[in-house]
Amino acid sequence: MASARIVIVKSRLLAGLRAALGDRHVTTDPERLASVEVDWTRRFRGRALALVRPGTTDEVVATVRACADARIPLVPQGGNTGLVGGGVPHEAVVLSTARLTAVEPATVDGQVTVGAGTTLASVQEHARMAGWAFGVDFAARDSATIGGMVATNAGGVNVLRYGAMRQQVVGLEAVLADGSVISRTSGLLKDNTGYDLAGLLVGSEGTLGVVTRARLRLVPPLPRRAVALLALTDASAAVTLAAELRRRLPSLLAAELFTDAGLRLVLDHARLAPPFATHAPVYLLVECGETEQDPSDSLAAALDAAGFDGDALLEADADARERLWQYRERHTEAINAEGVPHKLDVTLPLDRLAAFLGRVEGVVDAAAPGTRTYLFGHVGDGNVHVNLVGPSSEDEAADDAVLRLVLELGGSISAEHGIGRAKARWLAADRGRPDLAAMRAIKRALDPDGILNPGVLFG
Ligand code: 2HG
Ligand code: ZN
Repeated sequence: MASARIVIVKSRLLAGLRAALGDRHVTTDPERLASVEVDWTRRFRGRALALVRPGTTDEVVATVRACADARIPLVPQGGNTGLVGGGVPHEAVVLSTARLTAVEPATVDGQVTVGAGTTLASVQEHARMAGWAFGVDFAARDSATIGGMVATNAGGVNVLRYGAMRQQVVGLEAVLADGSVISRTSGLLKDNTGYDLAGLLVGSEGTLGVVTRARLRLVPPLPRRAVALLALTDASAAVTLAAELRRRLPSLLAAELFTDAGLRLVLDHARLAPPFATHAPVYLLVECGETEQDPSDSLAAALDAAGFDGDALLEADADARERLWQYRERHTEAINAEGVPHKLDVTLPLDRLAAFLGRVEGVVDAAAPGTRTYLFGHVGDGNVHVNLVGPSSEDEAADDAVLRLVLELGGSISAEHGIGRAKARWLAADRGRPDLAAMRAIKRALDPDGILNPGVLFG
């Protein structure tokens, strides 16, 4: 009886969705569903009941209402580049933002309003064409979308200069679980009118509303660039040098770390030539940007003043800079080619980061001997991506050991990827009971039937 009722509910839901969005934009074809049922790492898999592609905010409203009426969960999905299983459906309808790509021209005060499905690369290009730049950048720029970046409060390589996604959002439009639309996209920089609803949605991982449009701040372009790749004897030296450069170089845009294990994987996978004649244990990649003047001299002078005297490559030419960035940016794909990774995206207070980097491999090895550990990330802001290859997708012994160490050292279990399903079990240990109770109360108030992305954040 129960299953017969479910079949009726689902077919009514599909009929309602087709009526609202048109047949072309509602699919249950298993081949089309396959790509939205698994995340980019292949670690998280689920099952979608349907894939819908609304083209307007009104169609998102209709989708949310239809799912709410049928009590069927809804999972928003952008570029499906998330790394914590936050966009993987479990017997849910997947709402793709692929058609929500309208862009309003940049305003004189340097803001742009874009649909949730606009890719990061496309926002960067719109900003460039308007004589501005966008303050967030990372390797998945061609696929990652603004809606997903807002929902996860994405970070990337320029956080030390411009902050994460939260700092770029001037206003949002979003559809709540009851189908109402909250919208504040007039772009006022000063606007103290009660609760910051946009702020609440940033980092909410699709659990409070479906982001449909975002008004983003742009930053002045810094076309003159210099990138240095530096070989270092250990992680502690890299952390110290990155901190020194932050203090000495107002033009610093990025300070990224990787180790020799990751570099060797990248060289192999991407068929790149090694940067130096001899390998070093740790590498630091830094980028500076200026409006008029080539920042190479000030970068070289800051390295001297900081006492750095190891192997270094310093490039100002665009192609050569790009070649240096490849050593860092191609880590994620090289690791994915090695196996299905466990990804632990963590932040440490800067004064504990070196201790963490010194201890983490030992902790992993004790918990899951034979695991290959790759450490890289945004050392300038304390964010390390601990990638583990070896343990099966379900075996979380090493993950737990790493997250325990993070909390022992006063860090956060999620820096920029979110909690998703991967770390839901750990949220209480990080945030504590009062925080979690407040978060649950907000969730209950805005989505009492648990329609939006259930299982994410709270488990
Ligand atoms: C990066 O910094 C991304 O490249 C991905 O945040 C990190 O693959 C990862 O673990
Ligand atoms: Zn990152």
